[in-house]
Amino acid sequence: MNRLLLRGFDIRKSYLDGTAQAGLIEALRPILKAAPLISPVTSRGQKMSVRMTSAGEFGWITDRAGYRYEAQHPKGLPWPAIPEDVLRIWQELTGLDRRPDSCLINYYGEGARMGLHQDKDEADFSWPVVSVSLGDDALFRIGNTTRGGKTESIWLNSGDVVVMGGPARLTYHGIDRIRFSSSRLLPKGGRINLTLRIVT
Ligand code: MD6
Ligand code: FE
Repeated sequence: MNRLLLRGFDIRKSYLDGTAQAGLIEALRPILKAAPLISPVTSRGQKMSVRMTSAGEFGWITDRAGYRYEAQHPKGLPWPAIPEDVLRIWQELTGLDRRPDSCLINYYGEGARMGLHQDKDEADFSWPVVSVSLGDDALFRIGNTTRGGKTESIWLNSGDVVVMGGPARLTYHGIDRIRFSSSRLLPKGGRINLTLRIVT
């Protein structure tokens, strides 16, 4: 494992070995079955290229009504529990007594990307956000705490974990593109990003 600090983002390269990565994919399988990926639209009606679902007490949703956390999948079922292996990563890296109450599951297929954004739908920005990369490589761009200005990018690979907290908690960030099929972790290719947050 090696550790890199980029604009306050604590990036743990190769934090998870191949066995741990495969274990997480197995743990996600029943979650994706119970709470299928959604193709979200923004409040402006733009379809997002990333597909999403969640685990935990709250799931992050966007539709014509805007961005928010909801206690249920749009199908009307509670979100599945966050897997223990995922909670362990949070605990190891943050050392916090409190557990995340939301695990957003983002799936990037070929051509998917995520524009620069802030994570700001949570009640208290003093809690960090932890993000886990699985599958294909992704170009992660980090900007500033206000829109615009110079940015820096880094490739995230399967098994990398990023902690965004402290002064970086409201820094703009996004995924420019993935290298589709660069990893063999997911049989059909693509990338999964897990984002752990304390929402309430
Ligand atoms: C992604 N990640 O890696 C998108 N948010 O696919 C995020 O939006 C993110 O990596 C908050 C903290 C870390 C992240
Ligand atoms: Fe984010």
